[in-house]
Amino acid sequence: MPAPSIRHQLFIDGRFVDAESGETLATLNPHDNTPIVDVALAGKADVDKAVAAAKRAFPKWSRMAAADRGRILLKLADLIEANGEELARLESLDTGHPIRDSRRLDVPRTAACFRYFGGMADKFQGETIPVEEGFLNYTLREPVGIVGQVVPWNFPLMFTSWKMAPALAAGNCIVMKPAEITPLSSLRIAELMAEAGLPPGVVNMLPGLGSVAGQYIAEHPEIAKIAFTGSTATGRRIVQASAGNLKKVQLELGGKGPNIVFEDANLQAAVNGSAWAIFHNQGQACIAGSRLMLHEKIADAFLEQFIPLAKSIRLGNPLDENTEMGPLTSAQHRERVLSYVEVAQGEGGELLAGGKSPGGDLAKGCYVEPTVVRAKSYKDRVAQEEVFGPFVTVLTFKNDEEAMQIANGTDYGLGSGLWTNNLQRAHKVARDLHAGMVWINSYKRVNPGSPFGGVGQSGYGREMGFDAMREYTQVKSVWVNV
Ligand code: TAP
Repeated sequence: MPAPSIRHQLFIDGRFVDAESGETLATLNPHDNTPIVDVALAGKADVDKAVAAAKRAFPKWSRMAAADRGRILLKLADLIEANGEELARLESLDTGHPIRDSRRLDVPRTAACFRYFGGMADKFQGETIPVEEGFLNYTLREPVGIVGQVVPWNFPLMFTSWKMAPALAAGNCIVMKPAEITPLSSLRIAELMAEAGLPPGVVNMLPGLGSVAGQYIAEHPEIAKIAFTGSTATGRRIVQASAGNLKKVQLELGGKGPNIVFEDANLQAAVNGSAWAIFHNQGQACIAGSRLMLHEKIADAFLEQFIPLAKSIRLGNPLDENTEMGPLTSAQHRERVLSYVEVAQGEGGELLAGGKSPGGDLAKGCYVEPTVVRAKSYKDRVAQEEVFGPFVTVLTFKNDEEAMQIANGTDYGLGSGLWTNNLQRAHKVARDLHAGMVWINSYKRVNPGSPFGGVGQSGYGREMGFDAMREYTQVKSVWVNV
């Protein structure tokens, strides 16, 4: 039986309610595929109800003093910290994140993001513009209106804050759909929002199927903007569906992050950083360093350290404090990740580590061993397609020119990293990488103040920082005849 505190209904207009259809779907524990709780599944009628509630809430919420909106977000951040252990356990149970990561990263980052945008609410402002004599011109930054937000299952807790915090700080109302397989932490956040004083209707949380609730949010004529995180294929569908009412669209899509190790890098730091880049969260990260690009002079020395490190990662129950890597989030996804081992071998690639599910106690869960493959060419599928698991593709290069050709040789452009002690090379490569984010002698750093997003097939728009506030507002120019 689920713990009584696990919320499993839709959150509409400040209340937990069943879906109109009465439909539910069991969310599973990926450690052993046992059901955690049956969760209500939103349909079109529920989306309509949520939009109506958001419409009712919008006039008051959008005109509330920005500092008061901010205060609610600050209180929410405090509540997230106060309930941090419960949230961490819920996230680990539902997604498979190791509890040490949920405690150390997901929960504090979620609180930090709400706190950052709580502080931002009354600091994001318009401008006065010098125009012709006899006129005063100024701009207002107005909220967009009702915003649809659709997020995937890899970081459900953190994504509630990345998506909702700037939208709320700017005065928008929200209809959010978490992924159907990981709705639990988002529902708990909705409950904490009510406790923090968020008025009913400002945030509505609708677990449901992407093809039903997600698609309808994208199509809905009264939703002014859609912010989406997920696969590039679904991103395209969102763009098409949102054309009807010309929604503003923000897309955070897939990636195939190049992580480049030059011959002059600090090898130990690069080995450790590269393991973090790909294996954190079981590799289920859009910014994962999934293409490990090694200068041919140091490739062997690097792999001599990297492969034993990959093999030493402790897999186990995510609720065990000693676990370093948990299960993937679903059995279906585990099969997809493992299918890429065959793809690699079919292309003449070499399996250097992992490539299978562990046996024993973990056989019932969605586990995959840390997997390292060496590809023949950067044009191979394993070097081009997002695997989204603990699966890294090794490529080698001869010189900087070839490194750039390989690094920029995919349609994606999200996270990227490089390891070198040459300052000039570092900045030159950072400039030339086709990517939304570059980490130098590091990988996968995020902060609520630093813009996050991609280029090319990785999407458009930015989360975090002032850029996120621009995404969630529109400019009105006011002319005064003086
Ligand atoms: P998707 O299948 O695209 O699902 C993402 C979300 O979209 C889920 O909530 C899904 O609902 C929903 N959805 C599915 N079909 C839809 C439709 N026709 N209309 C509207 N919504 C729909 O992605 P995924 O496989 O779960 O997530 C992994 C992907 O997300 C990877 O490609 C990863 O790179 C990307 N990602 C990107 C970023 C950034 S910031 N760029 C961050 C994290 C992840 P259901 O799951 O309920 O079907």
